[in-house]
Amino acid sequence: MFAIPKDAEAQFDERGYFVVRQIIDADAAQAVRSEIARIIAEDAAGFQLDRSRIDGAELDGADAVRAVRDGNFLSDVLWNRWLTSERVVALQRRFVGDDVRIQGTRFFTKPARVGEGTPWHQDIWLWARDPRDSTRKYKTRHLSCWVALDDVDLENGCLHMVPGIHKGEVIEHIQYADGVHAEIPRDLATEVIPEPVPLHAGDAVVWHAKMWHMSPPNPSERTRWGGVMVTLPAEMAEGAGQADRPFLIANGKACDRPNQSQRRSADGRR
Ligand SMILES: O=C(O)CCC(=O)C(=O)O
Repeated sequence: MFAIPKDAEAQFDERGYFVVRQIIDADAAQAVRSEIARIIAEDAAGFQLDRSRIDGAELDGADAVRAVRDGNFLSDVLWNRWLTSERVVALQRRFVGDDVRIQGTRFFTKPARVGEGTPWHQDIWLWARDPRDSTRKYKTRHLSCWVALDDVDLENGCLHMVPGIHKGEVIEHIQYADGVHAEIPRDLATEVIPEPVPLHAGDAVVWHAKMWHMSPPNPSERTRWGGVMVTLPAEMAEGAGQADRPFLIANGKACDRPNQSQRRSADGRR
């Protein structure tokens, strides 16, 4: 049953994240899943398939793909069935406003048995690494909304958050030799008490740009597919240096998928 918690704003302020049940229905989840599978199978033009691994395993085909990035909004299915679906728009209007731009999406296809983890990080650091970067203060208003396409739990590598830690500082991340990307120093990460976020397919978790989060590997026999969309209030776009990002919602209404001339060139992590 679709539900944005009544106290979602309080949870977001106090804990830095909250869960939304059934933000997309089973039919939409299946459509998005098939579309991601098609993009991977065809290595579709304009999408970035991330095949980085840290364990040196040689994998072929879909299992080799860690994530699919869509910075150019090239898919009607992803745009219509996920990004501008009715409940997602309701969430975005409540949390971001009536004029919302989208930074990008990244889809994590953590395959059964071989799916690697994601190290502890704060998204804000990945988007604005230098403390002197004037865009950082605007990007702390960006919202990450991650939708599960499988049931995700401790067995198949669900996301973990640290309630309340978003109220603290942006931490200088480190690129370890065996790290898939820069991460919060490991000695700091061992001191926190993480909260796993199990979800059913179609549920979403929404978090603050300064939230510490990670996900462990997937040793199970089940896949763990899920994808994040990152949005920003339109009034922040100039300060964030992202006035080229397309509108997802304008005047409270979902927008059509941007055409070629409106698309930005792909850059950044998402
Ligand atoms: O899906 C995952 O395991 C990682 C997601 C994540 O860290 C992110 O979207 O920032």
